[in-house]
Amino acid sequence: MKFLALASVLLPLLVSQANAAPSGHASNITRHKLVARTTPGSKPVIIQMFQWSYASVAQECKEFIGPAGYGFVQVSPPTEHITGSQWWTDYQPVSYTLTSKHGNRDDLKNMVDACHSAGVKVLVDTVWNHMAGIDSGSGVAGTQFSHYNYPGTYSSDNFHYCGTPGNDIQDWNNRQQVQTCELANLADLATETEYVRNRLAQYGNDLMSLGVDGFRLDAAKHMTVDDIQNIIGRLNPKPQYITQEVVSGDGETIQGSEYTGIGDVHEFRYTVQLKEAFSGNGISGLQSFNDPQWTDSSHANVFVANHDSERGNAAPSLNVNSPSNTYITANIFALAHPYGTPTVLSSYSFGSNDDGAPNGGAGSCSGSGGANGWLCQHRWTPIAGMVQFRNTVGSSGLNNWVSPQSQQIAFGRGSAGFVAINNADSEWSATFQTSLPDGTYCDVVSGGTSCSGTKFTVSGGSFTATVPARNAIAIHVGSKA
Ligand code: LM2
Ligand code: CA
Repeated sequence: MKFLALASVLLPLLVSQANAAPSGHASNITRHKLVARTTPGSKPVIIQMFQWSYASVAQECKEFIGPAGYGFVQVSPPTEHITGSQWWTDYQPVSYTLTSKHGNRDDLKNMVDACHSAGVKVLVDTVWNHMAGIDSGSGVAGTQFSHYNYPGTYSSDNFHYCGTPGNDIQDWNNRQQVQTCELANLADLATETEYVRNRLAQYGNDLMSLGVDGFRLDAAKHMTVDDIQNIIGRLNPKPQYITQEVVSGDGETIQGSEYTGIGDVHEFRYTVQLKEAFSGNGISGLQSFNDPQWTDSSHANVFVANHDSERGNAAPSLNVNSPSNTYITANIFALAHPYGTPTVLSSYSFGSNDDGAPNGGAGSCSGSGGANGWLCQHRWTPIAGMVQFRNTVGSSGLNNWVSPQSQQIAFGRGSAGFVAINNADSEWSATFQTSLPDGTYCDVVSGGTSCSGTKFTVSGGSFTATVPARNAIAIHVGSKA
């Protein structure tokens, strides 16, 4: 229930302060250059293979993810965790033995090798802030633990006891509480101490030794920038990419922009804004994202939904059940627009928020869709088509923006691509100005990467198209007929 309390604190912050006056403090942050980011433009799209077993990710890298042009897979946490059927047992580590419900050390290594062979880099979700939330139990690799004692890894002097009742975070505007008290009762590691920093770096280096390319840092907001930087500083080789979970609302004490010296930061305000825009507010305001409190484009990691938001946690978002095709049109937008580095979630159907993965965690897909309870968003025709669009347009700037009404937008990406998104309930017929070279192009929304959909002919810098209601069209120089 404490995590729910967290959500109930954050949701109002994110929503009600969306229009608050910017306080303009974000520019004075010292930026330390620790991590080389990926070059935007090569293959920037991350696919979050939520709860997929490592063996199934290995297979999918070869079969689809690599050929489709995704740059990265992000996989669920690899360490020993508490037992239980819920997906979130992953977020309660009990040792750094690389045995989890997703596979063992060999499975992880095989996945890294298989994905690399397919041209895909591997990001591992890692939990550095805390250990278990429950009082005691046994882990999936046999570790017997209690809340503040993990034999062979940590003992009671390696944790924070922040002094609030239950050591729980009570005041979400108090930086010290957020970073040293317990999030959802999860035993909070003393990340400012030598022993803990060294132990976490040892864990990070173990993953690096298997060839892992980077990390998602879970609960990054609950650790200080100094603590994370210190630990990253001990890694060799350095991760190529880091994305940090920092949930910030405008005006909140801890801002994602503080963490950009380490790497990228999840920008949940984008997630919220896409939901609001596509659910009724209108999409005409999505041309640029330059609120000074938001993470700047070159450090923002953005998504329509992640595993938390699709369950109503962390931030309100669209999800697979959102009406009027908005989950898809929003994903098309996120892959088309230059703001941030995009992550696409690939997840499964669930009845209850706690439901663990279907099929024992063995992910599977069929054609351009899911199988056995898995959704396989990464295979969906418009999403796979837009990954190719994103790779092709690279860092080309946004141009030729038009928005005849609040639910219709179209824009180019330099002379490399053009997209039109119609979130209205009736079709949109128009002649679009574009910088694309003359020629006939395949729409990657209806036809994906196979040119099986609609075609448009650009002549003299314009083309005529009918954008279906609640849908989109997208063409790029790599999709010429
Ligand atoms: C995250 N980022 O900061 C993850 O993205 C999010 O999925 C994690 O929560 C959270 N932080 C902690 O790592 C999930 C899940 C929670 C779950 C925790 C720990 O959303 O519901 O909390 O993992 O497994 C569960 C219970 C909660 C209980 C807690 C501790 O739902 O009621 O709190 O375990 O036993 C008393
Ligand atoms: Ca902490």
